[in-house]
Amino acid sequence: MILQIQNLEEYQQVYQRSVADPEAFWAEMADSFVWKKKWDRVLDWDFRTPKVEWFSGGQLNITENCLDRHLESRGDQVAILWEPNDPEGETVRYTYRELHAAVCRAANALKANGIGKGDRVCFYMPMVPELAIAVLACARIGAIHSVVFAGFSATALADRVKDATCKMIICSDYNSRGAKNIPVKKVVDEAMDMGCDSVTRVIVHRNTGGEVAWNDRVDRWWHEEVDGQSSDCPAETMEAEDELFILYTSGSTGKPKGVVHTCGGYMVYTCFSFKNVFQYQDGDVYWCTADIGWITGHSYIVYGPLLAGATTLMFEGVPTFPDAGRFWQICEKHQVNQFYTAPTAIRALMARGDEWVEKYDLSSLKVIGSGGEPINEEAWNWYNEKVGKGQAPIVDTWWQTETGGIMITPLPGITDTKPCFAAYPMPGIQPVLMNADGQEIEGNDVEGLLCIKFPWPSMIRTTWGDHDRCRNVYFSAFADKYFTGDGARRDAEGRLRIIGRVDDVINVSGHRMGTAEVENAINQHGHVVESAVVGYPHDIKGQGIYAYVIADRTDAEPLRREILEVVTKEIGPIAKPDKIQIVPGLPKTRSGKIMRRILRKIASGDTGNLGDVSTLLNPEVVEAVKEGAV
Ligand code: 7RM
Repeated sequence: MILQIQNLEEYQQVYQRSVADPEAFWAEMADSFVWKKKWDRVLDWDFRTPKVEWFSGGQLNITENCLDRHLESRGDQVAILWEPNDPEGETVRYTYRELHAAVCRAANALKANGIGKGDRVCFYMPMVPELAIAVLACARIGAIHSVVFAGFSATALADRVKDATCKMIICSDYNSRGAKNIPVKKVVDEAMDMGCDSVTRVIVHRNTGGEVAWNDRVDRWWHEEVDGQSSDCPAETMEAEDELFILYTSGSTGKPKGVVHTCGGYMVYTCFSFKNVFQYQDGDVYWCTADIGWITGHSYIVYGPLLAGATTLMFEGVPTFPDAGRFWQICEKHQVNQFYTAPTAIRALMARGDEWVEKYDLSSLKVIGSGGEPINEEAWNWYNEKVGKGQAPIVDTWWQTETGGIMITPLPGITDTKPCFAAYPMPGIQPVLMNADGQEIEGNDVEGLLCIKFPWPSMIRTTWGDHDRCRNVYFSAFADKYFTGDGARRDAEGRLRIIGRVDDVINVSGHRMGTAEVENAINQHGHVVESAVVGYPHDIKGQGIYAYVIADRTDAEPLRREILEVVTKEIGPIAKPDKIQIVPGLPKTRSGKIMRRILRKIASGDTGNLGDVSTLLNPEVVEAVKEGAV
């Protein structure tokens, strides 16, 4: 089994070793997996290209390591524990043996439908076990999965399907979420009508059993394709650097980019980080509340836990259905030992009052995690006292879609914790703070731009179809460094605190959103002339979306409603602005650039000191924008 750090001294020692000789360290970590052929070289890299290759020459299949490897030692242990949206519904359990068989059947069905190594398969599905099964089935046969969060619109789905020229879409009929039954297949049908010509098959999993429209040429039922298949499917031989998956994420430009992760390094790092960050022990029940549509679900619901032979709980529903006690009811019911969620959920549940969490026995919890966005001190304290009872340490985990795994975090019971601090780098991770002139800021009690100066196994390899973009976005701001887009502080004792994005990316309820992306959507409205979107502090969501809109119509109310509709259609409900202000103009520099700094201040209600506006092209609009703030 992979190294599990036991105490502070060992962490310090392992960290030193991992930095002094990264290749030796990661070779040792990689040695605990099943390889069909051992690697020739541990690492080749050049951040200028960028080129990053881990374990090249090595051959493996990640599903052999997630499934086959465990059959003898833990075949009858529960691998996936699925809790339905309806609390009265039945819990579903897949043992490692059953999961292995289910993945093989699905893999054979994919093959029978023309999918092979290197083909892209898009997923648009709710949190049902079949999602995890089919994702693993792709990996089994070497197909590349591209999971799209089922809250995205048909337009957003079609964009992603087309960008990766996916051959297949796997979806559900409907999604039961809270009190709602949301049509899923219907959205796929709409996306298909938007020119997804590469798609030759749509596999539909019958979930709630509602009516769906059917296209005989492409549509097939999951059960008809999968149920009769053999439960034996040899695992395709993959090169360590073959693509495992694409996951789209938002950046500062309008178009989301397809972050590419590869088989070998991703396997080693997600397993290593899972075992250490959550200190998972045999027999524990681990629960991450994320959706598999995001990187957190990929790395810490599916791959990390299964690689480590864990029991991973998967929840279909939402934190507030049927009431605000649902998370804690599930923790009690399944005696959850490690619980991992997002600050947004913590804040939303905190706002509903302590009685919900006090109703349940949470004494099984050993580690509680937070991640995806900055956690404020009040939420950290509440989580610590009410959920962790001052006993279960909080791991505030900083990482990104691009990093593949958790990068900066306390290790529970091993390193200290401090509210709002992700604190310490994982072994093998070398964070640095940079100033705008490209110099490293050394010493403690300093603030700067967060970069990583050495490769780690699960880092981004490219952005799908556009390697230049990968270089420009991540590797050109600072020579020989990966730039995260985040600012960070190092305190007097050397702990890191992530402050947040320094680019035009906002974090709304833990969802990453490009302001340009939302602007593009708003601009699709025929009566919008121009728009500017900024984030502002929001009590529950962390950041809210504030849109300034210039329109050629004056009926503000209907216009607002229509803009919300357009954004929902272009991106999805998660991108709907919380506030829309119709403005006569936008403050611009003489070169025509929107002064976002001023707009951010007005949006956050901080209008006292807007700084010098006299050099603007149109200083007079500032007053008008200030007065009309919503
Ligand atoms: C895992 C995930 C990444 C961005 C990242 C940060 C922010 C994530 C934390 C955090 C403060 C944290 N991937 N972020 N974790 N900020 N503290 N513990 O969320 O690609 O969707 O987002 O999220 O700004 O750059 S992501």
